Amino acid sequence: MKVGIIGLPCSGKSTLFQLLTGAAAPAPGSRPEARVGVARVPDSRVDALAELYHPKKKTPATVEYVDVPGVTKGEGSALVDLPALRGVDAFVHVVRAFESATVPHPEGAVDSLRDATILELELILADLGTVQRRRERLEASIKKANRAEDVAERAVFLKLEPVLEAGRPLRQLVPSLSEDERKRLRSYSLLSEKPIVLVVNMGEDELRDAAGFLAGAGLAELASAPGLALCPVSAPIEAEMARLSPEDARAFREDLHLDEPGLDRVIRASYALLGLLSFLTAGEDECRAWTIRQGTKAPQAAGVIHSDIERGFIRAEVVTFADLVAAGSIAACREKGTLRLEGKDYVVRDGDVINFRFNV
Ligand SMILES: Nc1nc2c(ncn2[C@@H]2O[C@H](COP(=O)(O)OP(=O)(O)OP(=O)(O)O)[C@@H](O)[C@H]2O)c(=O)[nH]1
Ligand SMILES: [Mg+2]
Repeated sequence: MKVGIIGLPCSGKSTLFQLLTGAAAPAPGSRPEARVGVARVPDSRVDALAELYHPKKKTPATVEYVDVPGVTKGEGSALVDLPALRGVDAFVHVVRAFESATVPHPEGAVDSLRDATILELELILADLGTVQRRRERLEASIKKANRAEDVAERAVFLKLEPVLEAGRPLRQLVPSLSEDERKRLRSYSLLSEKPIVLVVNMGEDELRDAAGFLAGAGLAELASAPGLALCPVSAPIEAEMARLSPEDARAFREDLHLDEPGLDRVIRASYALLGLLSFLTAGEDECRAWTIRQGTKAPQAAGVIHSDIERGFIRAEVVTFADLVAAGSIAACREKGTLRLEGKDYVVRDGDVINFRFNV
């Protein structure tokens, strides 16, 4: 999974990117440019499997994050065709809610609902430009050759335009499109079509009553629309916690009434929004979590590990994580009857521990 981090200037995007991926801050005064980094998906199940197997390697699932320069009001089209954003599955939109005398706000004052709305409109306007340009080209080509493929594509674009013109993101249209239309849509890098996690970067006071702040600022209502999720964090507090020992960090979090690290929440929110889940593989070489979409069948899940395993798929030996840990070993699961043999139509579930049988 790949997620682009976007937002107005100085909202805390790069700070969040560095915290998520462990990347170093760029040298002061260096030219702003896109950066790509990898975050590990926190998963205590991988640790529990490692206790059983003592593997040489323990590998969590990962999410790739892309940090891009801030979008200035009126300049949303800068995000179109940005090579680093090609192929992202979702956006994290960092909305500033923190006050600071030293960090200037591009709009003069902090107003997170206004900022969230400004950026959304930038995405919509950028898409409107893309869609109009593409449709004009299609019209010209239809006049010349009248190919059925172009006509079908124009039909989709004719559905997109009025939505964008009404100031609505394409995200809201997606649920009503057919599978074929969605596929066509996906081949263009349209911005307002992507799901968004609104990461609200707040100060310590706001974070103490995050739910109250989000409701009061109107962000909770904004984020109740389809394809949006909301996630409060405080970048400086996360940075401070990253420096503490795990015990001290836990005590700090309890003091702030936070049940898990803010960064874990950001990663989990992206997972949930995209309908992703993890299945696991366990052995003496490696215990590992793998990411798939909900509804993925066993052979395609195998394909995430290696295309040969998908191609030569015979069956999957499946046990739930809970059953494996309770029994202590695959052999014990086999005896108890909790190890299942599943075929090519099996839909993989979150927390399945799988051994694929294949032949190539
Ligand atoms: N007080 C306070 N300062 C913050 C917070 N988050 C980020 N900052 C500071 O704000 C400044 C800008 O942060 P960045 O993470 O570089 O912001 P950005 O969104 O990447 O900025 P651009 O890439 O220029 O658009 C830095 O000096 C940060 O230390 C926060 O939650 N509270
Ligand atoms: Mg930045």
